[in-house]
Amino acid sequence: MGFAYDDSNIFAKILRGEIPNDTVAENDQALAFRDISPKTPTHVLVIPKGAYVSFDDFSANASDAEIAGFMRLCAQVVASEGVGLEAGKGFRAITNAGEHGVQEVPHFHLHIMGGRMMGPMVSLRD
Ligand code: DGP
Repeated sequence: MGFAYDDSNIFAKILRGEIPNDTVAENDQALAFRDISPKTPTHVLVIPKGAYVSFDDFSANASDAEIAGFMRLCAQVVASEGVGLEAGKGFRAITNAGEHGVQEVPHFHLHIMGGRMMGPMVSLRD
């Protein structure tokens, strides 16, 4: 069974231009925009333009071109936000998947977070 994608999710609406976003960068395969409630000074979400639910869906089912485009856009964002290891002090990239991952929006996205010291890698909820 494949991954069931619900195209009424908020990031699908952003991709269709139905709701606005604060775009950081874009290419043919992916879009990067600022998180609506940033947890760190840099908090950018990178999403594929294709309909993928989660990291496991995207990494298994996206084409090589989609994966390359997505990853190259991530690199561009890290550099332009000044958080990369060449010019900055580092960052954290997080993706949440499904119930245990506490994923809120069911369209694959990578959080690129930086601009301050991070805390523990995870905070567990019982
Ligand atoms: P996750 O738990 O990984 O699915 O995180 C979803 C993130 O999406 C969360 O940090 C808040 C952000 N978010 C939710 N709705 C919107 C929106 O309409 N616009 C933007 N820019 N971000 C949103």
